[in-house]
Amino acid sequence: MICNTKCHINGVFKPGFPRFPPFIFNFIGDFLPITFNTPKQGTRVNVLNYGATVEIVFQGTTNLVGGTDHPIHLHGYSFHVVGYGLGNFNQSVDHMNFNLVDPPYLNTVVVPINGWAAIRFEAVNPGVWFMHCHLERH
Ligand SMILES: [Cu+2]
Repeated sequence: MICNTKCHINGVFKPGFPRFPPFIFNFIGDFLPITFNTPKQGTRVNVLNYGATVEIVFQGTTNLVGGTDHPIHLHGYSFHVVGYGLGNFNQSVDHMNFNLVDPPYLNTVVVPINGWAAIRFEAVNPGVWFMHCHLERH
């Protein structure tokens, strides 16, 4: 469960980081809205309940943010990489192929250009943890 409306620290961050992309399009297609190449500045976060199981799917794109693979790193946790693939993530199909038996346990996952990667972790390390691409320019 994610607490985005009642949990916050005034002046430090705001709740309400989007749980889903605000605009769905063909992420691996040729048409990508150019306005998405300009990142927004902000302090929005997802506040997690202690013990929550969190699943995050990272979707790569054809040419947004340099059009490359992105090594995404999460501070404060290691996580299980339960799936990855090429194309747009399909929630109803790709979940069925997740590796829930012996997924790699890492703290950085490479999100392929034109592909996706899915991670899961249990929110048992309280704190404000930064998640970012390990390519410095990103
Ligand atoms: Cu990147």
